[in-house]
Amino acid sequence: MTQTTVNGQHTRKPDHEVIIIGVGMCGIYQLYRLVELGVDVTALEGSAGIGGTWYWNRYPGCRFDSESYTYGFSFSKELLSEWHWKERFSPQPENLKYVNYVADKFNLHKHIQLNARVKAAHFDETHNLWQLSLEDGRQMTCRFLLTALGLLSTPTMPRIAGAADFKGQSFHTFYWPHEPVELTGKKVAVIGTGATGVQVISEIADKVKELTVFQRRPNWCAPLNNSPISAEEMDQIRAKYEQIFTKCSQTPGGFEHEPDRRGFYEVSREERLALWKRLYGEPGFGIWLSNFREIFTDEKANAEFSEFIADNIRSRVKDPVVAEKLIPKDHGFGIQRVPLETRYYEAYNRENVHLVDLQETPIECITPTGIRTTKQEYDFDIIVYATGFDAMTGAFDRIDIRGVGGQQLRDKWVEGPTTFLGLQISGFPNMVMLAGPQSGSSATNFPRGIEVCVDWATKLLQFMWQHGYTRMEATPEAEERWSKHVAAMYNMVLMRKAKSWFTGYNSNVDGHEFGKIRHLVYNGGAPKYFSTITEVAGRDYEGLVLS
Ligand code: NA7
Repeated sequence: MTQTTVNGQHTRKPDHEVIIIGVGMCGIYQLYRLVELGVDVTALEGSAGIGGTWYWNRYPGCRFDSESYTYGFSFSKELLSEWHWKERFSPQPENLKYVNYVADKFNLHKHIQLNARVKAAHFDETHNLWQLSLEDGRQMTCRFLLTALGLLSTPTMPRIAGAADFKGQSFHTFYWPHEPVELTGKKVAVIGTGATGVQVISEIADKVKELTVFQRRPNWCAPLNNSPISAEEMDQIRAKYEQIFTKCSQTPGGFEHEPDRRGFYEVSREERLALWKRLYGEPGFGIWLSNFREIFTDEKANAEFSEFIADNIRSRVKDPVVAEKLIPKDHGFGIQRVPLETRYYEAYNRENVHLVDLQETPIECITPTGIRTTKQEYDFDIIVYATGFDAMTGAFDRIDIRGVGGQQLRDKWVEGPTTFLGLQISGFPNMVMLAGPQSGSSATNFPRGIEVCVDWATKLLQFMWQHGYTRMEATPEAEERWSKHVAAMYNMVLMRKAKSWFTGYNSNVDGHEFGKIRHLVYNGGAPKYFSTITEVAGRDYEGLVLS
C-alpha cells in the first residue's frame, strides 16, 4: 500500500482499486465490465473453480428453471452468436461449461484468484478503504468492495441429532461430490422437497434400489416440459435475441412469461380452466407467471387455481393416500417458490419409491445405519440433505464485515436486512452489493437482474473516479425509506404468508423463525426496480453521500 493525494487529502493507495468477492454469474459480469475499462480489479473466489451455483450444485437433475436463452448473458453479441443452448432448460454440467467459456473468451481468469475465501472485511475510515483478511492468512486492501456472494450459497443442514454418526455417504445437495456417486443398487434417503429435492428425487427414482423421501411439507410443483434445442431452433432464437431480452426487461420476473392481464373474475370459469390447461402443458414458469395476477394477491382466486393443480396431482399419483400427502394444505400455489418437475409425481407410482410424511412421523435422529422416525427405523447407504439455504444474508453473515465505528453487518441485520436499493448499506461505505437482499435482481430471472445492477454499479464507480471521490455511503434516511418500501411491498402479496426463504424463514438457523418476516426480496417487479435505480443515478446518486 502506498501513500497518495486525492483532492488535496492525504490518503493511502490500496492494493487494488476494486475487489469483487465471488465469481459466479454476477462476479464474472462485473469483472468483465471493469477489466474492459482498464480498472485495477481482482476477483476473489473461495471455491476451487468459478461458477458459484453452477460450480457447487452437482446433484443429479440440477438444471435451470429459466429458459436457457433468457438466462445467458446478453452483453456480447458475439457470445450470443457462438453459444448453443442444447436444452430449453439447461443442466448443470452445461451451465458450468458456459460460465467457463465466458471467462475464457474474455480472458478473465488472470484476474481471478481461486481458493481465496474472504474471512473478514473491515472498513478503514482514516483512509477510506477496505481491509480484507483471507482464510489463507493473506491481507488485501481495496478502495471499493463489490459483493457477488450469491443468493443461495450458504447451505443449511437440518438440526437432527446423530447426523455425524452416519456410516454411509451423506451430503447436502450443494456439496454433492465431484466424483461420480454410485447409486445403482443403493438405498437412498432424500430429506427435503423444495425445488432441489424435487429435481433430485425425479432424477434418481429409477436409478436407485430404494428411494425414501422424507417430506416435512409438500410444495406445489408444476411440469417443466423441457425439450432439446436443435441447431435450427437455436438459429431462430439467435435471430430474436434482442426481442427476447427486451421482453424480459419489461416483465416483473425478468422472464418472457408475462401475466394474463384479464381480470380473474371478469372471465368465466371455463376460460380460466382453458388458460390453466394450456399453461400446464407449456414449458417453464408460465403456469406461475403467465397466470392471472390475482393468483398472487387474492386468497379466493389462489384457492381455485390451487385446486386445479391439486386435481392434476391426484390424476398423476396412483395411490390416493400418497397423492393427498403430496398436496400442500397450509399454503396456496405460488406463494412459495414453485419447483418445476419432470415426472416428479410419477416417481411415487414406482414400487421402489416411498414417501414418509414427517408431520405424522417426525425424524427422531440419524443413526449410524440410517434414519429413525417416531414410527420406525430405516437403513440407508446414502442420505441426501436437500434442506435449503440461509438465503441472501447467510453469505454476508459468514464474513466478519465491519463498517463505520466497527459496526458488524451481522449485528445490524440481526432482525433482517435494511439497505438502500438493495445495493448499499448505511454505515458500510464504498461497498456495493451486486445482488444483495432487497434488490430487484434477487427477485428476477437472475442474470437479467444482475446485468442491470452491475451496469449501475459500474457507472457509479465511473462517476466516483471522474469526480475524484474516494468515499460513498448511503444515508440512514435513504436506507430507511427503501427498507420501509420493501416491507410495504410484502403487504401486497400473499407470499408474505409463506413459510419459506422468501420471508427469511429457515428452521435450521437461529432467529429465522416463521412469523418474524425478514424482508429479503423486492416484490415491486423488475421494471419498477430498474427505473428507480436509474432515476437515482440520474439525480447524481441521490441517497448517497459522495466525497
Ligand atoms: P428450500 O426451497 O428451502 O427447501 C428446503 C426443503 O428442506 C423444504 O422442503 C424443507 O421443509 C426441508 N427441510 C428443511 N429443514 C428440514 C428439517 N430439519 N427436516 C425436514 N425437512 C427439512 O431449498 P431448495 O434447495 O429446495 O431450493 C432453494 C432454491 O433453489 C429454490 O427456491 C430455487 O430458487 C433454487 P419445509 O418446507 O421447511 O417444511
